[in-house]
Amino acid sequence: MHPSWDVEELADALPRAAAVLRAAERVAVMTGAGVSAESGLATFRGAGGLWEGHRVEDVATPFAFRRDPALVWRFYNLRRANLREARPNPGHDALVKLEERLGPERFTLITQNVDNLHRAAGSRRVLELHGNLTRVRCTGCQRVDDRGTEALDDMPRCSCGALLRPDVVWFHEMLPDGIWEESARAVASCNCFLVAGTSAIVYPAAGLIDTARRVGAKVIEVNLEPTEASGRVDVGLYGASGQVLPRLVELLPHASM
Ligand code: BJW
Ligand code: ZN
Repeated sequence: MHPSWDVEELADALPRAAAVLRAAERVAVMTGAGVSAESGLATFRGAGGLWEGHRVEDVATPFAFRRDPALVWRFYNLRRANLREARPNPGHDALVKLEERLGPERFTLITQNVDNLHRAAGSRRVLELHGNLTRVRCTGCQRVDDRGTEALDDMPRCSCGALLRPDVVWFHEMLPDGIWEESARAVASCNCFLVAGTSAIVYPAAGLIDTARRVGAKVIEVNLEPTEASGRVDVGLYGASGQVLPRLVELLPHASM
């Protein structure tokens, strides 16, 4: 792509997106792995998306865990270790500002990420659709504990003796009780749905884009490149979220709208 064309496109699209946000009474935001890429965390798909030759679809399933729990735990322990160095980036910070400007009644942040970076940045209410990397859950007694980023064994066990698993949502599993319903409600009652850093191929999260469209909300996409969702969005902002989100939020009035 010709770089000047690229810049022009973003420069045209940014004020249009800001106008959509300004006009919205309620805003919902959904983030994906791309928002944490500039914090040094790998995304799932695309360049660098493989882990030791495994696709995420092959390690993030209950079948994979039953077949080879030590392999799956090595994958998660490595990612938990990477969290130690990871800090929120300007994209996370911009979403904190957006929440502050709109207030909790008018703003909902939904994330597919399991990395805690929105909270670390200062976002107050975060709906985690796919769980959390620092938590573990016992496969026996179901007790949930936050173990931070401490190094865990390849076969970590609960005090009850059963094997622990990461408290995340794998393929073929249901999303956490209540969180999905609350997210779907927020999207069904928003006027603007901002979707950032997701390939939009994993359901039911990606289906929230259709929910937004069904209720007549405008959809804004922020991504390095067009995605599965791009044909269904009103404004596409193509660039790094750590740069695009701060520029977008800067275009909004500072006082409460
Ligand atoms: C940047 C950037 C920068 C980079 N700036 N942008 C057929 C149709 C419909 C559904 C299905 C189907 N077949 C199967 C299903 C269901 C399945 C599914 O969706 N599969 C698809 C692969 C088709 N879904 C499920 O199974 C879900 N559960 C479910 O449906 O329950 C009902 C049910 C119950 C019982 C039986 C059957 C059904 C659960 C899905 C759970 C997903 N879990 C994971 C792992 C979480 C734990 C962990 O972290 O390990 O969630 S998979 C992985 O994908 C993770 C992510 O949250 C999720 C989405 O990925 P994301 O965030 O979009 O990342 P990427 O890497 O894909 O994209 C990054 C993007 O960022 C790219 O676009 C880049 O361009 C961009 N980017 N740098 C801006 N700097
Ligand atoms: Zn237990």
